[in-house]
Amino acid sequence: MKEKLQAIADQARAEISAAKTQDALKQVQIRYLGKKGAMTSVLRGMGQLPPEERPLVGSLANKIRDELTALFAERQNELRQEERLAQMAKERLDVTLPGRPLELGYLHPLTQVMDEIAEIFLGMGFTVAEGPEVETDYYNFEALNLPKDHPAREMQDSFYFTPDMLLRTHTSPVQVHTMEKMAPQVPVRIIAPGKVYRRDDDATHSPMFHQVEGLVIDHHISLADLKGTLLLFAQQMFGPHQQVRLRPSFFPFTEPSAEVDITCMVCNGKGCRTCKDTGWIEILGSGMVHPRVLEMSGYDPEEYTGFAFGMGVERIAMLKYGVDDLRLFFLNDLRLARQFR
Ligand code: 2U9
Repeated sequence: MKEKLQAIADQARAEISAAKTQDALKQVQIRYLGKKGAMTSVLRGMGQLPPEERPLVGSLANKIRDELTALFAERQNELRQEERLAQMAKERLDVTLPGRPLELGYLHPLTQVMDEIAEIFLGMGFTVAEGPEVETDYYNFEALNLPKDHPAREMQDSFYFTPDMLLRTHTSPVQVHTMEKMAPQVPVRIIAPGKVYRRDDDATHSPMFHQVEGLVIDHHISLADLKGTLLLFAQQMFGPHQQVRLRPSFFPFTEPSAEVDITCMVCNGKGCRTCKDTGWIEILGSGMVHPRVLEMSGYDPEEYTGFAFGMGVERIAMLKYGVDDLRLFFLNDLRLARQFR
């Protein structure tokens, strides 16, 4: 019986080292050490042995079982490692390749331009004021000297929720709210950046666009303060060689009113297609705050004066970056946005 066990052990050792796969090894293990395996069936014959021989055979069987168990584990590890290497060779995994870079987020070009505009005015002592995009007729029109049947309302045809509530057509209501809160304190020195809405839609007009407006109220504010402030803005936004030119205009909320031109950034003032050979480009509107507007929001026009201005962010961005269709900003096409990272 001892010989039988030794023979089984020899056979098992040979088959363990010959097994080529983990599956094949598992089969060998079942055949030798399993419930119906070779070892078990030999040991079933123990009953026929003389009692004094049984302990010896028993301990030999245990020794062999322990040895085989260890051999299986060892071979199992070898095969697992071999199979892993074979798999890696097949996949041609190059662990030295650099990782795929994660794309970092970035701000929309209009947000960047709006931030840049705000930054310039912050540097001049302005603070940023914000307000709701849904406004009442009073804050959007009435308080800005645009009474109900005023023809200038047509320039800003809007989106109405009710006869009294609409999407703001400019950020001016923000300045009105600020004046109401601050009056009669001075100085007022704020910019109001944000989204505005008008019933307009073509290559240079979008139903939603962005404005930055500004308002200054103090003692002795004059047109010279307005021109100096906007000159500084133009030079920081478009370059130190910039000049500004004011042209008479009309807005119901300012008197006098002026369109503001700056040196054409395409031809440097020499005259080209962009500036229609004038050398000047219009970038914003402005004026001295109308006395009635000051008065309605709590500032005595005999004591205080102020200036105001407004610009379209899309227009500034188009001029600064040479974009010829404003709708490009709203297509959500990353090929545009990526150029402004
Ligand atoms: C208050 C008083 C006065 C804001 C002003 C303009 C001139 C102006 C346009 C520029 C291009 C609008 O986006 S645009 O179409 N804006 O020309 N805006 S003065 O005047 C104010 C605002 C608030 C209380």
